[in-house]
Amino acid sequence: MCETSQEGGTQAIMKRKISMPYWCVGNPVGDPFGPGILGRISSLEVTDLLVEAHREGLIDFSAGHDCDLVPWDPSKNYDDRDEKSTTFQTLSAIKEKLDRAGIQFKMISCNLHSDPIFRNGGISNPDPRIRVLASQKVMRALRIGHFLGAEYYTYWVARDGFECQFSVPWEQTYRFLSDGLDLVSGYVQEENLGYRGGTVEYKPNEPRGESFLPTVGHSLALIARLQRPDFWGVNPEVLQHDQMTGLTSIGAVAFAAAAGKLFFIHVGNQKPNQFDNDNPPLVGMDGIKEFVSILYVLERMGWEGYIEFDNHPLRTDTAPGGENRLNVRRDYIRLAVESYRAAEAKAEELAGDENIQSAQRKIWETDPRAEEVLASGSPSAIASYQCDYQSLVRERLGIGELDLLVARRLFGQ
Ligand code: XUL
Ligand code: MN
Repeated sequence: MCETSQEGGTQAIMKRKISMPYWCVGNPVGDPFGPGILGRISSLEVTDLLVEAHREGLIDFSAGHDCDLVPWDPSKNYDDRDEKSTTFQTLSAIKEKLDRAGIQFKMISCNLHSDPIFRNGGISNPDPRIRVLASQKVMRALRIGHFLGAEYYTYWVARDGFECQFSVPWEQTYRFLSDGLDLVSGYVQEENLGYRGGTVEYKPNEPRGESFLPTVGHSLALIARLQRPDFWGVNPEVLQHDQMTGLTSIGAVAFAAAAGKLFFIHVGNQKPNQFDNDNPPLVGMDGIKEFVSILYVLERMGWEGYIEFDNHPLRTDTAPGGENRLNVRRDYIRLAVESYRAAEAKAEELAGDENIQSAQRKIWETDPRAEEVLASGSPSAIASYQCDYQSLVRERLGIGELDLLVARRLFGQ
Protein backbone atom coordinates (compact mmCIF):
# COMPACT_ATOMS: atom_id res chain seq x y z
CA MET A 1 0.00 0.00 0.00
CA CYS A 2 1.38 3.40 -0.94
CA GLU A 3 1.52 5.88 1.86
CA THR A 4 0.55 9.38 0.86
CA SER A 5 0.82 12.57 2.84
CA GLN A 6 -0.66 16.05 2.50
CA GLU A 7 2.17 18.53 2.60
CA GLY A 8 1.76 22.20 1.77
CA GLY A 9 -1.47 21.47 -0.09
CA THR A 10 0.10 19.08 -2.65
CA GLN A 11 0.28 15.33 -2.25
CA ALA A 12 3.76 13.87 -2.01
CA ILE A 13 4.53 10.34 -3.20
CA MET A 14 6.06 8.39 -0.33
CA LYS A 15 7.60 5.68 -2.54
CA ARG A 16 5.19 2.97 -3.50
CA LYS A 17 5.83 -0.60 -2.41
CA ILE A 18 7.39 -2.82 -5.05
CA SER A 19 6.76 -6.45 -5.95
CA MET A 20 9.34 -8.42 -7.95
CA PRO A 21 7.82 -11.64 -9.32
CA TYR A 22 9.50 -15.04 -9.64
CA TRP A 23 8.94 -15.21 -13.40
CA CYS A 24 10.81 -11.94 -14.03
CA VAL A 25 13.87 -12.99 -12.05
CA GLY A 26 13.82 -16.58 -13.31
CA ASN A 27 13.36 -15.56 -16.97
CA PRO A 28 16.14 -17.09 -19.15
CA VAL A 29 15.35 -14.37 -21.78
CA GLY A 30 14.61 -16.31 -24.93
CA ASP A 31 12.48 -15.06 -27.82
CA PRO A 32 10.63 -16.81 -30.69
CA PHE A 33 13.87 -16.79 -32.72
CA GLY A 34 16.38 -17.94 -30.14
CA PRO A 35 16.49 -19.87 -26.89
CA GLY A 36 17.00 -18.48 -23.41
CA ILE A 37 20.54 -17.21 -22.90
CA LEU A 38 20.73 -17.35 -19.12
CA GLY A 39 21.06 -20.70 -17.40
CA ARG A 40 17.88 -21.83 -15.65
CA ILE A 41 17.63 -21.28 -11.91
CA SER A 42 15.42 -23.07 -9.42
CA SER A 43 12.61 -21.41 -7.49
CA LEU A 44 14.75 -21.66 -4.35
CA GLU A 45 17.60 -19.82 -6.10
CA VAL A 46 15.14 -17.13 -7.23
CA THR A 47 13.99 -16.88 -3.62
CA ASP A 48 17.58 -16.31 -2.50
CA LEU A 49 17.98 -13.47 -5.04
CA LEU A 50 14.72 -11.92 -3.79
CA VAL A 51 15.90 -12.18 -0.20
CA GLU A 52 19.13 -10.38 -1.16
CA ALA A 53 17.20 -7.65 -3.01
CA HIS A 54 14.90 -7.19 -0.02
CA ARG A 55 17.89 -6.93 2.31
CA GLU A 56 19.26 -4.17 0.09
CA GLY A 57 15.96 -2.29 0.37
CA LEU A 58 15.09 -2.75 -3.32
CA ILE A 59 11.84 -4.73 -3.06
CA ASP A 60 9.00 -5.35 -0.62
CA PHE A 61 6.86 -8.13 -2.13
CA SER A 62 6.94 -10.99 -4.61
CA ALA A 63 4.47 -12.92 -6.77
CA GLY A 64 4.45 -15.93 -9.06
CA HIS A 65 2.64 -18.48 -11.14
CA ASP A 66 2.19 -21.93 -9.61
CA CYS A 67 4.71 -23.31 -12.14
CA ASP A 68 7.36 -20.70 -11.28
CA LEU A 69 7.44 -22.32 -7.84
CA VAL A 70 6.77 -26.04 -8.34
CA PRO A 71 6.11 -28.24 -11.39
CA TRP A 72 2.59 -29.47 -12.21
CA ASP A 73 1.74 -33.15 -12.53
CA PRO A 74 -1.92 -33.50 -13.59
CA SER A 75 -2.12 -36.95 -11.98
CA LYS A 76 -1.23 -35.52 -8.54
CA ASN A 77 -3.95 -33.01 -7.92
CA TYR A 78 -3.40 -32.44 -4.20
CA ASP A 79 0.39 -32.81 -4.06
CA ASP A 80 0.55 -29.33 -2.49
CA ARG A 81 -1.19 -30.75 0.60
CA ASP A 82 0.80 -33.98 0.76
CA GLU A 83 3.54 -33.36 3.31
CA LYS A 84 5.68 -36.14 1.84
CA SER A 85 5.66 -34.67 -1.68
CA THR A 86 8.53 -32.69 -3.23
CA THR A 87 5.95 -30.03 -4.05
CA PHE A 88 5.05 -29.53 -0.39
CA GLN A 89 8.69 -29.59 0.68
CA THR A 90 9.74 -27.00 -1.93
CA LEU A 91 6.82 -24.73 -1.07
CA SER A 92 7.63 -25.02 2.64
CA ALA A 93 11.29 -24.13 2.00
CA ILE A 94 10.26 -21.10 -0.11
CA LYS A 95 7.82 -19.97 2.57
CA GLU A 96 10.43 -20.34 5.26
CA LYS A 97 12.93 -18.17 3.37
CA LEU A 98 10.35 -15.50 2.46
CA ASP A 99 8.93 -15.33 5.98
CA ARG A 100 12.36 -15.13 7.58
CA ALA A 101 13.28 -12.26 5.25
CA GLY A 102 9.95 -10.48 5.75
CA ILE A 103 8.98 -10.62 2.05
CA GLN A 104 5.23 -10.78 1.49
CA PHE A 105 4.12 -13.13 -1.30
CA LYS A 106 1.43 -10.85 -2.67
CA MET A 107 -0.08 -12.52 -5.73
CA ILE A 108 -0.44 -15.98 -7.27
CA SER A 109 -1.40 -16.65 -10.86
CA CYS A 110 -2.18 -19.99 -12.48
CA ASN A 111 0.03 -20.78 -15.47
CA LEU A 112 -2.40 -21.86 -18.18
CA HIS A 113 -0.07 -20.87 -21.01
CA SER A 114 2.95 -23.23 -20.97
CA ASP A 115 1.59 -26.77 -20.99
CA PRO A 116 0.57 -27.97 -24.48
CA ILE A 117 -2.75 -29.27 -23.15
CA PHE A 118 -3.86 -25.61 -22.86
CA ARG A 119 -2.75 -24.62 -26.37
CA ASN A 120 -6.36 -23.82 -27.38
CA GLY A 121 -7.22 -22.08 -24.14
CA GLY A 122 -7.45 -22.63 -20.39
CA ILE A 123 -10.73 -21.68 -18.74
CA SER A 124 -12.31 -20.90 -22.14
CA ASN A 125 -11.19 -24.13 -23.82
CA PRO A 126 -14.10 -25.55 -25.88
CA ASP A 127 -13.30 -29.08 -24.61
CA PRO A 128 -14.94 -29.54 -21.17
CA ARG A 129 -12.28 -32.11 -20.14
CA ILE A 130 -9.58 -29.50 -20.62
CA ARG A 131 -11.67 -26.93 -18.73
CA VAL A 132 -11.81 -29.44 -15.87
CA LEU A 133 -8.00 -29.78 -15.92
CA ALA A 134 -7.66 -25.98 -16.01
CA SER A 135 -10.08 -25.67 -13.08
CA GLN A 136 -8.14 -28.28 -11.05
CA LYS A 137 -4.92 -26.39 -11.74
CA VAL A 138 -6.50 -23.05 -10.79
CA MET A 139 -7.76 -24.49 -7.47
CA ARG A 140 -4.30 -25.93 -6.74
CA ALA A 141 -2.73 -22.53 -7.54
CA LEU A 142 -5.20 -20.87 -5.15
CA ARG A 143 -4.21 -23.32 -2.39
CA ILE A 144 -0.51 -22.71 -3.08
CA GLY A 145 -1.04 -18.94 -2.99
CA HIS A 146 -2.95 -19.26 0.28
CA PHE A 147 -0.15 -21.35 1.78
CA LEU A 148 2.31 -18.56 0.93
CA GLY A 149 -0.01 -15.82 2.21
CA ALA A 150 -1.10 -14.35 -1.16
CA GLU A 151 -3.64 -11.51 -1.12
CA TYR A 152 -4.53 -11.56 -4.82
CA TYR A 153 -5.20 -14.14 -7.49
CA THR A 154 -4.47 -12.91 -11.03
CA TYR A 155 -6.18 -14.27 -14.11
CA TRP A 156 -4.07 -13.32 -17.11
CA VAL A 157 -6.07 -14.00 -20.28
CA ALA A 158 -3.08 -15.93 -21.77
CA ARG A 159 -4.25 -18.53 -24.33
CA ASP A 160 -7.95 -17.69 -23.93
CA GLY A 161 -8.26 -16.37 -27.46
CA PHE A 162 -8.14 -17.45 -31.10
CA GLU A 163 -6.55 -17.18 -34.52
CA CYS A 164 -9.39 -18.70 -36.54
CA GLN A 165 -12.84 -17.33 -35.78
CA PHE A 166 -14.77 -20.38 -37.06
CA SER A 167 -13.07 -22.54 -34.41
CA VAL A 168 -14.67 -20.67 -31.50
CA PRO A 169 -18.06 -21.60 -29.98
CA TRP A 170 -18.92 -17.90 -29.60
CA GLU A 171 -22.36 -18.51 -28.11
CA GLN A 172 -20.69 -20.21 -25.12
CA THR A 173 -17.22 -18.68 -24.85
CA TYR A 174 -18.02 -15.78 -22.54
CA ARG A 175 -19.97 -18.10 -20.23
CA PHE A 176 -16.89 -20.35 -20.04
CA LEU A 177 -14.85 -17.32 -19.00
CA SER A 178 -17.41 -16.23 -16.36
CA ASP A 179 -17.68 -19.78 -15.01
CA GLY A 180 -13.88 -19.99 -14.73
CA LEU A 181 -13.67 -16.72 -12.79
CA ASP A 182 -16.71 -17.56 -10.63
CA LEU A 183 -14.97 -20.79 -9.66
CA VAL A 184 -12.10 -18.70 -8.24
CA SER A 185 -14.29 -16.55 -5.98
CA GLY A 186 -16.45 -19.58 -5.04
CA TYR A 187 -13.45 -21.76 -4.12
CA VAL A 188 -11.85 -18.93 -2.12
CA GLN A 189 -15.07 -18.57 -0.14
CA GLU A 190 -15.70 -22.30 0.31
CA GLU A 191 -12.15 -23.06 1.46
CA ASN A 192 -11.83 -19.81 3.39
CA LEU A 193 -8.58 -18.97 1.60
CA GLY A 194 -8.53 -15.36 2.76
CA TYR A 195 -7.79 -13.60 -0.55
CA ARG A 196 -8.57 -9.86 -0.70
CA GLY A 197 -9.53 -10.16 -4.33
CA GLY A 198 -8.79 -11.30 -7.84
CA THR A 199 -7.54 -9.35 -10.83
CA VAL A 200 -8.10 -9.73 -14.54
CA GLU A 201 -4.99 -8.96 -16.59
CA TYR A 202 -6.15 -8.21 -20.11
CA LYS A 203 -3.93 -8.28 -23.20
CA PRO A 204 -4.91 -7.70 -26.84
CA ASN A 205 -2.92 -10.59 -28.37
CA GLU A 206 0.14 -12.81 -27.80
CA PRO A 207 0.41 -15.70 -27.28
CA ARG A 208 -2.89 -15.94 -29.25
CA GLY A 209 -3.50 -14.00 -32.44
CA GLU A 210 -6.52 -12.39 -30.74
CA SER A 211 -7.53 -12.44 -27.11
CA PHE A 212 -11.01 -12.69 -25.58
CA LEU A 213 -10.22 -9.87 -23.10
CA PRO A 214 -8.18 -7.29 -25.02
CA THR A 215 -8.85 -4.11 -23.03
CA VAL A 216 -9.65 -2.70 -19.60
CA GLY A 217 -13.20 -2.04 -20.83
CA HIS A 218 -13.83 -5.65 -21.84
CA SER A 219 -12.50 -6.78 -18.45
CA LEU A 220 -14.57 -4.42 -16.31
CA ALA A 221 -17.68 -5.24 -18.31
CA LEU A 222 -17.12 -8.98 -17.76
CA ILE A 223 -16.45 -8.41 -14.06
CA ALA A 224 -19.80 -6.60 -13.71
CA ARG A 225 -21.53 -9.83 -14.86
CA LEU A 226 -19.70 -12.17 -12.45
CA GLN A 227 -21.19 -13.65 -9.28
CA ARG A 228 -18.85 -11.56 -7.10
CA PRO A 229 -18.07 -8.28 -8.93
CA ASP A 230 -16.81 -6.85 -5.61
CA PHE A 231 -14.06 -9.52 -5.48
CA TRP A 232 -12.61 -8.65 -8.87
CA GLY A 233 -10.53 -5.79 -10.21
CA VAL A 234 -7.87 -5.36 -12.89
CA ASN A 235 -4.09 -5.11 -13.07
CA PRO A 236 -3.27 -3.35 -16.34
CA GLU A 237 0.26 -3.96 -17.58
CA VAL A 238 1.73 -0.57 -18.38
CA LEU A 239 3.01 0.33 -20.84
CA GLN A 240 2.99 -3.04 -22.57
CA HIS A 241 -0.48 -4.51 -22.92
CA ASP A 242 -2.39 -1.34 -23.86
CA GLN A 243 0.27 0.04 -26.14
CA MET A 244 0.61 -3.20 -28.11
CA THR A 245 -2.44 -2.00 -30.04
CA GLY A 246 -1.66 1.71 -29.85
CA LEU A 247 -4.01 2.45 -26.94
CA THR A 248 -2.77 4.53 -24.04
CA SER A 249 -2.24 3.02 -20.62
CA ILE A 250 -2.94 6.41 -19.02
CA GLY A 251 -6.62 6.20 -19.88
CA ALA A 252 -6.74 2.54 -18.86
CA VAL A 253 -5.36 3.04 -15.35
CA ALA A 254 -7.34 6.25 -14.78
CA PHE A 255 -10.58 4.53 -15.85
CA ALA A 256 -9.93 1.54 -13.57
CA ALA A 257 -8.83 3.73 -10.64
CA ALA A 258 -11.93 5.95 -11.00
CA ALA A 259 -14.05 2.77 -10.77
CA GLY A 260 -12.18 1.59 -7.63
CA LYS A 261 -10.99 -1.44 -9.62
CA LEU A 262 -7.26 -0.81 -9.91
CA PHE A 263 -5.79 -3.25 -7.37
CA PHE A 264 -2.16 -3.06 -8.58
CA ILE A 265 -0.30 -2.47 -11.83
CA HIS A 266 2.31 -4.37 -13.77
CA VAL A 267 5.07 -2.12 -15.03
CA GLY A 268 7.58 -2.21 -17.87
CA ASN A 269 8.20 -0.42 -21.14
CA GLN A 270 6.90 -0.82 -24.67
CA LYS A 271 7.24 0.66 -28.11
CA PRO A 272 3.65 1.26 -29.30
CA ASN A 273 2.17 -1.24 -31.78
CA GLN A 274 4.87 -3.85 -31.30
CA PHE A 275 4.90 -7.28 -29.64
CA ASP A 276 5.00 -7.42 -25.82
CA ASN A 277 8.45 -5.78 -25.39
CA ASP A 278 8.63 -6.31 -21.59
CA ASN A 279 11.55 -3.88 -21.27
CA PRO A 280 12.28 -2.49 -17.82
CA PRO A 281 10.55 0.89 -17.16
CA LEU A 282 12.11 3.77 -19.17
CA VAL A 283 14.37 1.36 -21.13
CA GLY A 284 13.83 1.26 -24.91
CA MET A 285 12.86 3.58 -27.76
CA ASP A 286 9.89 5.29 -26.19
CA GLY A 287 7.65 5.70 -23.22
CA ILE A 288 9.35 8.05 -20.74
CA LYS A 289 6.64 10.72 -20.79
CA GLU A 290 3.85 8.12 -20.86
CA PHE A 291 5.22 6.18 -17.90
CA VAL A 292 5.95 9.22 -15.73
CA SER A 293 2.45 10.54 -16.51
CA ILE A 294 0.84 7.34 -15.27
CA LEU A 295 2.54 7.66 -11.90
CA TYR A 296 1.64 11.35 -11.83
CA VAL A 297 -2.03 10.67 -12.67
CA LEU A 298 -2.32 7.88 -10.08
CA GLU A 299 -0.80 10.18 -7.49
CA ARG A 300 -3.30 12.93 -8.32
CA MET A 301 -6.12 10.41 -8.07
CA GLY A 302 -4.97 9.36 -4.58
CA TRP A 303 -4.48 5.74 -5.71
CA GLU A 304 -3.06 3.63 -2.90
CA GLY A 305 -1.97 0.48 -4.74
CA TYR A 306 1.44 -1.01 -5.29
CA ILE A 307 3.75 -1.64 -8.23
CA GLU A 308 4.61 -5.07 -9.60
CA PHE A 309 7.29 -5.50 -12.23
CA ASP A 310 6.55 -7.50 -15.34
CA ASN A 311 9.60 -7.25 -17.55
CA HIS A 312 13.03 -8.81 -17.99
CA PRO A 313 16.56 -7.74 -18.95
CA LEU A 314 17.24 -6.86 -22.58
CA ARG A 315 18.36 -10.08 -24.26
CA THR A 316 21.45 -8.18 -25.40
CA ASP A 317 22.35 -7.50 -21.76
CA THR A 318 22.49 -11.15 -20.81
CA ALA A 319 25.26 -13.66 -21.44
CA PRO A 320 25.68 -17.39 -20.91
CA GLY A 321 27.87 -18.74 -18.16
CA GLY A 322 27.75 -19.89 -14.56
CA GLU A 323 28.48 -16.54 -12.94
CA ASN A 324 26.21 -14.60 -15.27
CA ARG A 325 23.36 -16.90 -14.33
CA LEU A 326 23.02 -15.11 -10.99
CA ASN A 327 24.84 -11.81 -11.57
CA VAL A 328 22.81 -10.75 -14.63
CA ARG A 329 19.65 -11.35 -12.61
CA ARG A 330 21.00 -9.34 -9.66
CA ASP A 331 21.83 -6.46 -12.01
CA TYR A 332 18.40 -6.70 -13.62
CA ILE A 333 16.58 -6.35 -10.29
CA ARG A 334 18.60 -3.25 -9.44
CA LEU A 335 18.13 -1.71 -12.90
CA ALA A 336 14.37 -2.33 -12.87
CA VAL A 337 13.96 -0.82 -9.40
CA GLU A 338 16.22 2.16 -10.12
CA SER A 339 14.46 2.97 -13.38
CA TYR A 340 11.05 2.77 -11.67
CA ARG A 341 12.20 4.96 -8.78
CA ALA A 342 13.62 7.55 -11.24
CA ALA A 343 10.19 7.81 -12.90
CA GLU A 344 8.45 7.97 -9.51
CA ALA A 345 10.71 10.82 -8.36
CA LYS A 346 10.01 12.76 -11.57
CA ALA A 347 6.25 12.20 -11.16
CA GLU A 348 6.50 13.55 -7.63
CA GLU A 349 8.41 16.59 -8.86
CA LEU A 350 5.75 17.27 -11.52
CA ALA A 351 2.95 16.90 -8.94
CA GLY A 352 4.51 19.58 -6.76
CA ASP A 353 5.45 22.01 -9.57
CA GLU A 354 3.72 25.37 -9.00
CA ASN A 355 4.11 26.49 -12.63
CA ILE A 356 2.44 23.32 -13.90
CA GLN A 357 -0.35 23.77 -11.40
CA SER A 358 -0.98 27.34 -12.43
CA ALA A 359 -1.04 26.38 -16.16
CA GLN A 360 -3.55 23.65 -15.30
CA ARG A 361 -5.73 26.05 -13.33
CA LYS A 362 -5.99 28.18 -16.45
CA ILE A 363 -7.21 25.19 -18.50
CA TRP A 364 -9.50 23.85 -15.81
CA GLU A 365 -10.82 27.29 -14.81
CA THR A 366 -13.89 26.77 -12.76
CA ASP A 367 -17.08 28.65 -12.05
CA PRO A 368 -18.70 27.59 -8.78
CA ARG A 369 -22.17 28.64 -9.91
CA ALA A 370 -21.98 26.57 -13.10
CA GLU A 371 -20.64 23.60 -11.09
CA GLU A 372 -23.55 23.93 -8.70
CA VAL A 373 -26.15 24.02 -11.44
CA LEU A 374 -24.69 20.92 -13.09
CA ALA A 375 -24.39 19.11 -9.76
CA SER A 376 -28.06 19.81 -9.04
CA GLY A 377 -28.91 17.69 -12.08
CA SER A 378 -31.99 19.86 -12.49
CA PRO A 379 -32.90 20.19 -16.20
CA SER A 380 -34.72 23.50 -15.59
CA ALA A 381 -31.80 25.02 -13.60
CA ILE A 382 -29.39 23.94 -16.34
CA ALA A 383 -31.70 25.27 -19.07
CA SER A 384 -31.99 28.70 -17.44
CA TYR A 385 -28.29 29.18 -16.65
CA GLN A 386 -26.82 32.06 -18.71
CA CYS A 387 -23.36 31.38 -20.17
CA ASP A 388 -21.30 34.22 -21.66
CA TYR A 389 -20.67 32.41 -24.94
CA GLN A 390 -18.75 35.28 -26.57
CA SER A 391 -16.12 35.54 -23.84
CA LEU A 392 -15.90 31.77 -23.30
CA VAL A 393 -15.32 30.99 -26.96
CA ARG A 394 -12.45 33.52 -27.15
CA GLU A 395 -10.54 32.04 -24.22
CA ARG A 396 -7.11 30.56 -24.98
CA LEU A 397 -6.32 27.40 -23.06
CA GLY A 398 -2.54 27.08 -23.36
CA ILE A 399 -2.42 23.27 -23.43
CA GLY A 400 0.61 23.36 -25.74
CA GLU A 401 2.43 25.70 -23.33
CA LEU A 402 1.64 23.38 -20.43
CA ASP A 403 2.97 20.38 -22.33
CA LEU A 404 6.20 22.17 -23.23
CA LEU A 405 6.62 23.05 -19.57
CA VAL A 406 6.22 19.37 -18.66
CA ALA A 407 8.72 18.38 -21.38
CA ARG A 408 11.23 20.91 -20.01
CA ARG A 409 10.85 19.44 -16.54
CA LEU A 410 11.44 15.96 -18.00
CA PHE A 411 14.66 17.31 -19.53
CA GLY A 412 15.62 18.74 -16.14
CA GLN A 413 15.16 22.36 -17.24
C1 XUL B 1 2.21 -11.84 -19.97
C2 XUL B 1 1.92 -11.39 -18.61
C3 XUL B 1 1.83 -12.46 -17.58
C4 XUL B 1 1.01 -12.09 -16.40
C5 XUL B 1 0.94 -13.13 -15.32
O1 XUL B 1 2.19 -10.82 -20.90
O2 XUL B 1 1.81 -10.22 -18.37
O3 XUL B 1 3.12 -12.81 -17.20
O4 XUL B 1 1.46 -10.91 -15.81
O5 XUL B 1 0.43 -14.31 -15.78
MN1 MN C 1 1.83 -8.90 -16.64
